[in-house]
Amino acid sequence: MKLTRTVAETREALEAPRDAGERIGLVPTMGAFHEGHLSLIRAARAESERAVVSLFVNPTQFGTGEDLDRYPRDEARDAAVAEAEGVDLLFAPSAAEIYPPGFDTWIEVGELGEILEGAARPGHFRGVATVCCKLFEVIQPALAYFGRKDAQQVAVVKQVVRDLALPLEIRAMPTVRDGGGLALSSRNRYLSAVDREEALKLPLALAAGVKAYRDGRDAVSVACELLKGIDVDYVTIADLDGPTLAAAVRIGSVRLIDNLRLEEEAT
Ligand code: PAJ
Repeated sequence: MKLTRTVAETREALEAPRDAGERIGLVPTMGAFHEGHLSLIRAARAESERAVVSLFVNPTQFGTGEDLDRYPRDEARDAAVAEAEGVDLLFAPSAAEIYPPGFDTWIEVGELGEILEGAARPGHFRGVATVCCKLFEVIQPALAYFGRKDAQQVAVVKQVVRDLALPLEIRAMPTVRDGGGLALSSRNRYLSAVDREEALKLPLALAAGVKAYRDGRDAVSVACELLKGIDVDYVTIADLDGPTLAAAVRIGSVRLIDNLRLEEEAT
């Protein structure tokens, strides 16, 4: 596996495969790999000739007071995992490489970037959209893989690709969960044993909501009922790349998001 740090090195490393007509599959990440990330990497490996992973804790998508400083970082472990998964190239730039001095060009996402996570985290999707555009431009993938765990992010990225006519396809992959049903997230490590028990109510409430919806009942009120006693940020139905029951809750110091699509089997 090749490890690159700069835009120039990355472009150079990918020139020959691209010229040879190989399709590049990109998995953008912020590291701290878990099985959710690995499912995206495996999909990229299966579908594209070259699997590229980016590892960059993107400062512009964190608000002031959010967890940028304590975001888990372990590049050596992530690089070993990526290599074992057969990743061809890991792009792990510094913040100055992505945002050189004087950087001031932004991708602003409209209404979709302002609701739900965008309302709770102002500027979040501007940061996500900007870094994704830059990664797409540097790596020029034919396919880029995102997790439905972050359903609004998938919808935002698809909107950007559509609006700017970017020449790649976005693949949205199912949410990977642990044995209890909790969606894997690098932030789960901050949950105590007691917090984890509380957190398990989130997937249960969403599953009950989806079932209620399919029985012709109100998904949101059923889910809210099961989340009583928990600090709920939102529970709502939104069009996030398809009708979706989405929720955000706060347990201890951890903010958790999860969602289920209303019109498919629950994943
Ligand atoms: P990160 O949180 O590292 O997630 C990288 C990718 O893994 C995202 O597409 C996310 O949706 C996916 N993912 C996370 N948990 C998952 C799970 N349990 N099942 C399936 N997929 C999962 O999302 C980001 O980084 C950043 O916003 C990024 C897109 C890299 C831009 O900075």
